[in-house]
Amino acid sequence: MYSVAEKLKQYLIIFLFPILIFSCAKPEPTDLTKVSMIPVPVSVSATGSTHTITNETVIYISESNDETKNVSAYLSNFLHTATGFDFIIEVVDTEPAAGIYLALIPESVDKAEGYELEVTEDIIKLSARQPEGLFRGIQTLRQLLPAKIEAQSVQDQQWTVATGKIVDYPEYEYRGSMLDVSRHFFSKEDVKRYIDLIAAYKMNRLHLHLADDQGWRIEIKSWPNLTAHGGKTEVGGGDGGFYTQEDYKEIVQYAAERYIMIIPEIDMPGHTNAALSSYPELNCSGEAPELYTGTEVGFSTLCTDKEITYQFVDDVIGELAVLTPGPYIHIGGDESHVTPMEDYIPFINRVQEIVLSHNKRMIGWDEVANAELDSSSIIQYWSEADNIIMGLSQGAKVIMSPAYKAYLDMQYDSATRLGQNWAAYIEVDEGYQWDPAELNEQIKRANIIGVEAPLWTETMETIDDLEYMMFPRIMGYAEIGWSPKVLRKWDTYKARLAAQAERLKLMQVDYYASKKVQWVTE
Ligand code: TNX
Repeated sequence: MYSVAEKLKQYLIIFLFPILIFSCAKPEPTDLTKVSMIPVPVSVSATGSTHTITNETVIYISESNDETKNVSAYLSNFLHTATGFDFIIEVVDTEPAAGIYLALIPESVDKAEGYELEVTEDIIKLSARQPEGLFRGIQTLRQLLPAKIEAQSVQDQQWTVATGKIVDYPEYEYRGSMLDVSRHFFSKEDVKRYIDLIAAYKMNRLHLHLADDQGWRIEIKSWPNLTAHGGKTEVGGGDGGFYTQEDYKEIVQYAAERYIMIIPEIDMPGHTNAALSSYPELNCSGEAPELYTGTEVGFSTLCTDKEITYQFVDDVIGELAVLTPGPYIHIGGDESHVTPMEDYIPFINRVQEIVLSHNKRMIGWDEVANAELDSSSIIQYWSEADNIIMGLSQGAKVIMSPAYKAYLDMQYDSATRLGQNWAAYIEVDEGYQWDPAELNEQIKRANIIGVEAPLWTETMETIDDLEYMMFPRIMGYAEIGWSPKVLRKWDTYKARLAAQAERLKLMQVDYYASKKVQWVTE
């Protein structure tokens, strides 16, 4: 005869043990709160189960218009590459019982770009008020899937997602990066890759630095020599290059499909050697300088008291405004060391009028706050807090790009082979651990529209060079812009970042493997 206790023991061994072993061996993550996401979402709750995307999964959309078609096609193309599945996209009137459902609904999160992602065993429901919310939510779904979803070829893998619910929206409206295509020229394809890389972390602005001493990179039909001559070289004497207006429209469109606004910058009155070399009449001397291929700054200026200069600015901004669906034109204004302040101020005032006359808002680097700013103008903090404070007193809003924290061309440490260090060395933790609203007590949260990480390219020639300086810091800047401050802690970020190693590798991102992070590699 067996005692009750012994019977129970036997029962445990026979029935429960295999269940335990089986569940321990189950590889997929089932706790949504444990999945590493960057930027960290506002709220995540788990229901402890798993959803699997299969070859049968249908992508449903709640209505059919250009934007839902674009977003669903983006998702289906993205998922297709690594899964090999051919997704059917179907429009439905009511919520389906299974599949992936992209729903534009007015009851969803009441915040621009906000979204709600609810995953059950049967359905992945992504809802938002606006299509950009759906697009941002798709970037989250990307990170919920196994890392192999980032592979460029079909993978043998169970495509599981942990169940639960995410409600998410951005802290700042402006979350971006700047790419300097003047010091070295980068092709249209490189710029598209840059757009894809920042889109993955929910950035929504790409500022293109289109003209500087070393090269003019955007075709201006009324002043053709700007590119014919001024686009011919770059730092180090390479071939340079430029975007035709058709190329540029293609970039703007590509970005728009990813809900990224392009902000064009023509730097002036300094940083203009390429223009001055292309048109002698823009120089006070009437003589054109040689093209410049070095890396000095602050030696060039448009002639601020010649009328032709304003004709030139009006023509350039006029053509650029037509190519720019967004509200902003960036006019630079930095480091005009050879423009006396008494000339600089009226110049910026007049250029601001020109920008406004083309129905755009002016953005300028912090020095423009010396001029009389329109209340619609925006100043970009890179160097002098005093300039920003001067601008705030005029009612301007600020984009935060403090060089010592947010410049992607600053070296990680003294061993970094690319970049500069005039503002700081910025290790991955230094780049992450700051708050835009706490850098200076006079620059408050309400004054700040967002954060931008600029990448100046004096020392960068290839897309791999760009990626090495961007990654992983760009992910941190994306999180500073998107995630609430209370959720931004280096210790937890570091672990989430470490978990991105395999994804970055599969995305073929040439990142800096900082020793501050214990990268999780297979
Ligand atoms: C300063 S930031 C500049 C750029 C340089 C950069 C290099 C700013 C508004 N001006 O012209 O490329 O430093 O780090």
